[in-house]
Amino acid sequence: MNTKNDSAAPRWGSDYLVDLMRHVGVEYVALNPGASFRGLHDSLVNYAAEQSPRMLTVLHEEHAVAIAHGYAKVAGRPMGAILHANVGLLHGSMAIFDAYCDRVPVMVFGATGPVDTARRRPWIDWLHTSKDQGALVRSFIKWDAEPASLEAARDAVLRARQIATTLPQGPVYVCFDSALQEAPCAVAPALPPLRRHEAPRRPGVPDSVAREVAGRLYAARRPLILAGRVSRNEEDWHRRVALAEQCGATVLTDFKVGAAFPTRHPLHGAAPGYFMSQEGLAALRAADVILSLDWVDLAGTLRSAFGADTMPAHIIQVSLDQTLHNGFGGEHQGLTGIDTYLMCDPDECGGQLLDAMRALGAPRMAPPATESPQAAPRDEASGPDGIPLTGFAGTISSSLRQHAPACLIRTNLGWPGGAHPISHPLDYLGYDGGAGVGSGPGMSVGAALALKDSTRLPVAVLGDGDFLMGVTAFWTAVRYEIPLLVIVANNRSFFNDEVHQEKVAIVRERPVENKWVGQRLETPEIDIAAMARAQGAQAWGPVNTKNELERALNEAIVAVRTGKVAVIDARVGREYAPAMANALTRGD
Ligand SMILES: Cc1ncc(C[n+]2csc(CCOP(=O)(O)OP(=O)(O)O)c2C)c(N)n1
Ligand SMILES: [Mg+2]
Repeated sequence: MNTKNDSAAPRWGSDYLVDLMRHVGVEYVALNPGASFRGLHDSLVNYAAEQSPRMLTVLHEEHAVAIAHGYAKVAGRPMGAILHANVGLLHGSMAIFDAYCDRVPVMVFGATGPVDTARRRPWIDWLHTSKDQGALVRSFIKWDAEPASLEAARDAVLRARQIATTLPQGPVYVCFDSALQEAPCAVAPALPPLRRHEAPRRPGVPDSVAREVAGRLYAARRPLILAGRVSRNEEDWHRRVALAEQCGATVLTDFKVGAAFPTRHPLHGAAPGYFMSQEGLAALRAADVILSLDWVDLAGTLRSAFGADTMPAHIIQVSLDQTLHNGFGGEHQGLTGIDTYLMCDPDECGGQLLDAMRALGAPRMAPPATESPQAAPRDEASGPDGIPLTGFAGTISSSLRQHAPACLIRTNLGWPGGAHPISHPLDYLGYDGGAGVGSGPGMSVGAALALKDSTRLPVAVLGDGDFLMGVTAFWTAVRYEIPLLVIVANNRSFFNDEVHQEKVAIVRERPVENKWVGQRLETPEIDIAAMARAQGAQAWGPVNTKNELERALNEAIVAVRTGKVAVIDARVGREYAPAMANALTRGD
């Protein structure tokens, strides 16, 4: 392996781009190779050598972006994904969409060209050069650029990182002309201190506004906090708990986003889900003041609780999200009336509200001496299709508690939201933002990469459909020795859509027993463990009972603790929690 001479100056344009990526703190770049960035690839291998940015080869561009997405969810800072020309960008685009909807920063680097048509090779350079390549993804990124010089590239990358990490965060795209990469670097433009190009401080509210809102919450009879998209920061977490205790607010959390509040705290009102449970809706109806901390789909949640009627509660929305809303997507969700709209960061504002409320008096709820007990999952025997989901989740949860701390990176769609207690911001990372099946494997590898040097056990519970769409992402984890435990909730079906077909059949009075056609993954059965082994992972299963699952978990966790990628194929029942099944098929 060549090693870079530290004093070496960049000789080629792409050497400079490597220096630039390192300068802005890009520790890793995930990529699938392509001639449009062969200059940059050479510089990563022979100029960056063992230094950052370190290269991770992926088997599909969607994984490159998903890995960067999962990484940023844990690390809180962006890594890079390098996508070949227009074709790689198209492959990566679903994962870019997911990161955008999830408000997670990713530095997507691309390539094209040569833009100068006189310099193109026949055929392929013409195919792989698009005018305005960024247009392919511009509807779901925060910013893009195609710089025409190294100086412009420097400014573009500095700006891209600043924009990606400014709240609300999101992906950005910088596309490098292959001619720029391959040209000699005559003069390397100076790299300015990064501290002068950081994202601005997270915005709060004026003190007078904080005092007014704090007064309303403190005086409320039944305040309620919807803890939505918040930070992974431990101090923010403790302040959020103190805020709820100060005003005695019931807190609801959301399974679509990362951990926001301890689920065993007496103020935690209902098990989280992808959709609000009946208990959660009842708590909302009882509230007189509702504080939304950037809750995903405030309108839909309030409508589920109150119908289309006027809401009796005073609604306070704390969110910066409006700055990203455009006409392309609906990730802003529905429109709702807001009584007090605080356009600021929910954690910064939460801290301000806490300080202002502390000046008003003692906490309305004394901090609990002990946590409230978690309802034990029902102990069920194995069902006809496999392990019932409550038993499946309960077995995984007790295993993770024995091997704590763990990070539940994500779960399958049928996972019962209350099955695993959450008590730290990194206990659970949430879903993918855009509900794109196939995102699970890549995002899990990225989260595990960011957890690699920590004591947390990275654990992903994935649907079989999700696993199968992205399985080759696990090769990258094996290749770069990224420990990870994956449990596949294998119901041998794209079951989500069986639920939909059942609904349609009922409405149309057609045979419900046909709902499985075109959804089941059974004839032939897919050997999930063999697919995992083919990526170099260790694999167990299929396991059909809770006892077999427990044994497999014990062995797999030992393997992960010694640096391995472990996959368990667990046969589970075809079922969804009632709140999920009902919400999915609404529309009559
Ligand atoms: C890219 C993409 N394709 C299709 C869908 C539609 N879809 C939503 S959930 C789902 C089934 C996923 O199967 P699996 O991961 O096994 O989960 P299960 O519903 O069986 O628990 C499908 C196909 C989607 N959301 N995204
Ligand atoms: Mg499935």
